[in-house]
Amino acid sequence: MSKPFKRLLITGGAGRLGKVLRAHLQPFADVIRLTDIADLGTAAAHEELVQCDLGNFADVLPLCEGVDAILHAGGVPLENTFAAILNANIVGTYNIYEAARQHGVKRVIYTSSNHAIGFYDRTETLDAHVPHRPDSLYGLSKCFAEDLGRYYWDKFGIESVNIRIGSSFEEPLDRRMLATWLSFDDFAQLSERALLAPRVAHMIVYGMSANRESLWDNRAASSLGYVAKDSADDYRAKLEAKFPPLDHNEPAARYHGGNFAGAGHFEDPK
Ligand code: 15L
Repeated sequence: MSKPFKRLLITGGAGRLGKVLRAHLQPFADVIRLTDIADLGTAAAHEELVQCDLGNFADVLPLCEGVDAILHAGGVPLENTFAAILNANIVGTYNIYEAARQHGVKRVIYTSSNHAIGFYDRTETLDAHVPHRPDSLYGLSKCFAEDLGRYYWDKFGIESVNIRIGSSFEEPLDRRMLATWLSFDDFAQLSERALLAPRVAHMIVYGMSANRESLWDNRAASSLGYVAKDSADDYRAKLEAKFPPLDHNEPAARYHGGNFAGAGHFEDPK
């Protein structure tokens, strides 16, 4: 049976979520092209591996040639120096969209983050339409990327699904993740839905599993046909035994972005 895509590009292919996509997307494309600044290991028969810095347009332009859609998971995954975030997340994401435009790529699925709205208080349930409220330079770079996607949709008709990921790990690691956890399988399913939905225009969805505690109204993801299968509640007893209850006066517990909101400026002396 023929596959829906000839070639998909995954950026950040050596990272935590890039590896999930690498393992999951093979049934959807004849060729998976993977890129990362880090080593990507050995290519499988259906893979093309390109090691490069997303901040360098001359390297990024050929990456997008012959590609049907891009899963953009590359970049700095945490708070860092402004220089590092500027190169990998801001310039890097611009380079991906601009290379996509020059090569006629029609859709980008982007791993955005809850840190784009991390300074909202946890007493507020947020939907996909709330104004940005970043909690870090990293979060600010996610806001930039979401807006860049909107610009490339409005001006050039390139579709985007921005997945504002909560906390995507093998299992939830602390009490905050009882609300923010996204299992790897649910992340893969949501990415697949975003890729295969007939029309997405420019969308923001939350990347969360079916957790009983929830900070986000995720109707936008449901409209793509996403139905989360996993829940952080399966780990609740373990986490509650290990960690004391969250104190809402602490920034780490008060804000959607947790510790990112509570942390000082990354470049200040520690
Ligand atoms: C993120 O955006 C990070 O990439 C991830 O490592 C976690 O820190 C996550 O947010 C989170 O908020 O738990």
